[in-house]
Amino acid sequence: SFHIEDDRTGLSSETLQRAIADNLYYIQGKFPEIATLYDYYMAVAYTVRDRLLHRWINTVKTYREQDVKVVCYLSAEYLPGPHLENNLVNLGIYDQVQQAVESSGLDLRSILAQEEEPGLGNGGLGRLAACYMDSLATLEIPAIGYGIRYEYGIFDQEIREGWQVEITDKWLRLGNPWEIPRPENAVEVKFGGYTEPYTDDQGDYRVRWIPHQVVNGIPYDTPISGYRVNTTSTMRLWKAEAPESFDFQAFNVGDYYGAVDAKIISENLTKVLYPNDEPIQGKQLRLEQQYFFVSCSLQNLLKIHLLRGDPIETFHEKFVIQLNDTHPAIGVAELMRLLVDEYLLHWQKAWDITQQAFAYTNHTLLPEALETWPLNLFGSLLPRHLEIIYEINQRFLDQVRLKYLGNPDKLARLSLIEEGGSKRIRMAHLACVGSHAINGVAALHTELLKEGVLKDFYDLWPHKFTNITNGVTPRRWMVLINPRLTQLITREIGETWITQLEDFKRLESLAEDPAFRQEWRRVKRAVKQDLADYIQAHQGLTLNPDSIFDIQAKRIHEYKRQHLNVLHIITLYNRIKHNPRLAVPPRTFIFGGKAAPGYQMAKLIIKLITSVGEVVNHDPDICDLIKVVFLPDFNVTNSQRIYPAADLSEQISTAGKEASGTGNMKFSMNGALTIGTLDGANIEIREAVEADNFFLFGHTSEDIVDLKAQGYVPKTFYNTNPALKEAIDLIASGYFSHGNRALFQPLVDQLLQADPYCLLADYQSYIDCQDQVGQAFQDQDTWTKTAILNVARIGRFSSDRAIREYCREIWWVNPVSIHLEE
Ligand code: 26Y
Repeated sequence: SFHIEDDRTGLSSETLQRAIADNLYYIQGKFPEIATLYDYYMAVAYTVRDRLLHRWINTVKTYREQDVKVVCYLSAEYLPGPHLENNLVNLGIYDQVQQAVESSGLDLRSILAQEEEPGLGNGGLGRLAACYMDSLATLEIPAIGYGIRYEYGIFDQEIREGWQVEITDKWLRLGNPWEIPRPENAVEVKFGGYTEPYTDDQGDYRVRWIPHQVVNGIPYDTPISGYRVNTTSTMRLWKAEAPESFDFQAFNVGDYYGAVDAKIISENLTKVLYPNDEPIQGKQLRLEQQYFFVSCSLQNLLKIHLLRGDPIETFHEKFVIQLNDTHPAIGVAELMRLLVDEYLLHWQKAWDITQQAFAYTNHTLLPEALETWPLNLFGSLLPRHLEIIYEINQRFLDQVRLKYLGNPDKLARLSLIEEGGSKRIRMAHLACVGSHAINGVAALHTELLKEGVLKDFYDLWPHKFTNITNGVTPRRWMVLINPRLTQLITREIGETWITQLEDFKRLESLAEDPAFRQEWRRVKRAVKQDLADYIQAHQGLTLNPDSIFDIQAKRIHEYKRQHLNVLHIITLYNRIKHNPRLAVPPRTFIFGGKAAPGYQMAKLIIKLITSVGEVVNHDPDICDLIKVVFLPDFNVTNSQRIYPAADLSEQISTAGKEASGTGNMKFSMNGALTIGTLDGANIEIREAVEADNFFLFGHTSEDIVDLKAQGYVPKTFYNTNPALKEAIDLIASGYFSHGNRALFQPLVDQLLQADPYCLLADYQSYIDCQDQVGQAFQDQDTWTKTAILNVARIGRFSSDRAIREYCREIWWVNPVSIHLEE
């Protein structure tokens, strides 16, 4: 029968071509002769969004009409990466769109490259939220991701004279085709002021909060598609605006400039992402951001609940709220406030609902990285929440007191309030007390939480603790970024692995097939060539695609030990300088990562990497055997070129410091071998791929604790290890800094005097292990076999597995499939 496709839903390349031309004209207001490539990107993006919209609307409609339980992911950060290509993959229309675009004389890759990624996060935690949104949609789990629509995301990084320079990320400058603003759903958020008691009509004691300021939250919705399913979830990000009525009329009559000032203050709230991944001491704006988005989100949830016709008392049966670290932990007090003050529930009922609704994921072990807020600051910004937290704390400590009679230390340690010099609110404690489940993000991390920072809570409520090891989505981190390997694998084992990554197991036997290994090597070589071409084009550096691509890409942090990697580079350099005929397997060291703008040591580590590169890359004695590259602006887009090209993945954090890591999974999934410590998810990756297929080095987390207990003296290692001494001395001598001995002095001093991350203690083990890597790479056939086994056994690290575990163990939610209405 003859069928005409709708221009907004049709998937044939002819219809798509027509739809793109139509959107170019009617959305961008352009005709081909004057359209820029960016105009075409917008036209294609709107064309794809059109195809998502009926799926999205039907998803929302289904959840609204049916009695389904919804996962609400609260995260101050999201790093979804570019949307367009991901949506093409998920909808299964990559080829059709490519054909449509080519028929118009354009190239899809260059159109995709136009997209500005939403850099609404710092690193692992924000990217994890994005992987989880992808898996939730793909597994058809009803979900909403709530967050902040920062006007400026994580800064763009440039490298000038070897130093990091931060550039404002104006990601919204040219418009964002993926979001739909919904100003009609604005909510009000109160700040400051005071509270007063009153007696209600029933004669009950109540509290009223009279704020000093009100800010409006405007939701902006972005569709998150699932892979080859109709489910399309919502990522709802809140933007702060000044409410016209409040500032312009009620409070600032006649004070036009004052009113504009108030508007600026309100709109500053969601202006910029804090580019730190460790807490910045008591920054008020950061607390304002946290409370703002959490209050907007919880008000929104309660509204949805009541709109569905459900009584307030069943809220926790219809929603489960996951706290992505403590950043949204103020939600515990806010939900209590909403239920008690606004919906007039009794405290105990409200508390039952709250505890059953919330669950908390911890992402850090460093005690100094746990969020606390000075009580004064907290109380002046959120006076009602301070009272609520006191009440929660009092009831909690009353309960604890029964159990720990005559143990005031225990009570002080558990309290939501840190006493001493200046009092502070402990957000992790609030999250623990207010949640029914607490999880770490890798097995070791969860164990260390139970015996370390959260020990007292574990002793109290062991049943609340679970481990959910992180995972990453194979759609973006394999299908999208590595089409060559995807095709090779799919040709051999079919495509079920895309949603059931454990099916990679079927690759195991192929590791023994020489012809398959040869094809695998061809693919890896081609992918490395792609990265080499990119680096040639952007940095003018020529790389040898047959060298070991040895890559460390992640935030720059002392605990992640990029400088240990540098010590290895210098050690190799010294060896070649001493013995120019030495047979050293050629290596290309690639680094990527941003340093927090105020983290001087991290910025100095970047300068060290680039400075060592300057010397090593141009020293004729080295004969191009070693190259050092620092790839600027490590973000999702750039990371997508990096992961597929790695031979060796550097996961070398001090044991006990990296909660999980997720880059480790992305590298391994793309056929890199790992050199790593027994830290975070490395341990589980090693168990999965088996010890022989993993380059292990370094002290264990227990060793590190012992080492420090015995009084760790880094100088001892320096004095007794000539190669180590030579490497450090070379840095100190000014060799890499044009004779400037002062430049790297802080770094050298830190290593020799304190070395809190035990680089010197792990140095020799790392060097020995790297020597094994070098040897192993000479035998390409065995190396390839090992790489195939790594991929075959990495299935467990899919975010689909992680999300299934959250569903079963914490959320108690089930899939709901979405049917499209004709
Ligand atoms: C308090 C604020 C400044 C802050 C902002 C961001 C604090 C922390 C962060 C981000 C933390 C983060 O990214 N943590 C990482 O989470 C990953 C996902 O679980 C882990 O894999 C990784 O080990 C951990 O460092």
